[in-house]
Amino acid sequence: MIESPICSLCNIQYPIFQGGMAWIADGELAAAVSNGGGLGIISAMNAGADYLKQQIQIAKNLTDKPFGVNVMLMSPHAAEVAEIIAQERVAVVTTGAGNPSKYMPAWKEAGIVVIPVIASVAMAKKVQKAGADAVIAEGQESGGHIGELTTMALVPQICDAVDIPVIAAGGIGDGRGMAAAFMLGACGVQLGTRFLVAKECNVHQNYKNMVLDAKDISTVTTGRRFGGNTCRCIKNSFSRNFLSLEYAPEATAASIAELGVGALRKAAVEGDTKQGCFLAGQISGMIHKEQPAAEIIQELVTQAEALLKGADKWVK
Ligand code: TUI
Repeated sequence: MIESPICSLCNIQYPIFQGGMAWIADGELAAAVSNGGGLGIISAMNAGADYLKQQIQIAKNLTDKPFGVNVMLMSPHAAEVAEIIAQERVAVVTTGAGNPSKYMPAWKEAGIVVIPVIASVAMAKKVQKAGADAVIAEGQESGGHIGELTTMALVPQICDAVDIPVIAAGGIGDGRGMAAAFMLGACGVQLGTRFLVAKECNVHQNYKNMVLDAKDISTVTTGRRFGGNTCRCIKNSFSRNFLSLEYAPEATAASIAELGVGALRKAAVEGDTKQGCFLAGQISGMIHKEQPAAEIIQELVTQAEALLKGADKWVK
């Protein structure tokens, strides 16, 4: 039985979070993951207060277990969404793509567990100082907006730098990754891509198929040249076009800034395999079937437990 401080902190059975994927992680997916014993997370993405309120209600109707909300800090609606989270007294808030410190006093005041996603030691220290209850250390194997370090290099450095619990994310697709994360010092894991193919995930079937058909080298990163907005996505005509414009000699940060606008919606809602941007992690090549969220969680836990129990086979 895998148990860690994350279970008591978040009042969940297993220390497994579902990533708050923009345009993908809705109230229905979050409830399914929470009902399976993990922590489901609704993405507030780029939407306003009404969308979030509606998804929170959907999740509350489907589960009596705790669930979380992810705030994408680059969203123009981040401030109003932050307020809704406090009002609704959501159990857990995770944040991404920025420094959440200014919202943290209000969340702590409302009794919410605050767990920022970070990709560097400096940001981990900042959020710990601002009162974070734990951090999610996300390596660049993840899908979507990513930092510079791999999970293997990032997680132990974050564990050394802070005193609060660390959850590992990026490149974790099964119980092997989960066991490895614990060996690196993490006491929980977050998975996005694996839950994207959950039966209860409402993303367009073409998106699931892009992940199911992916192989090891099917993802690329866009936005690296000018820094600040690197994204990992599946190779297709959108990403090829983006990269050719990004690396054209005449390109500037401003000229490519608007290239991705609307492309995530095109992928997740319309299933547009040509013009859509299919954010997904490097473990896409390991995923071969759609499964109920609860089954994904059971597989992870069973495999990780067996590996961790058997780890002494390496020690004579
Ligand atoms: O946030 C993510 N992944 C995401 S957000 C997203 S939606 C989006 N849409 C359009 C453009 C950009 C994003 C898709 N995927 N993961 C968590 C994460 N946070 N990864 C890295 C970070 C991060 C980066 C910088 C956290 C803090 C940070 O601080 C920078 C600073 O100094 O303020």
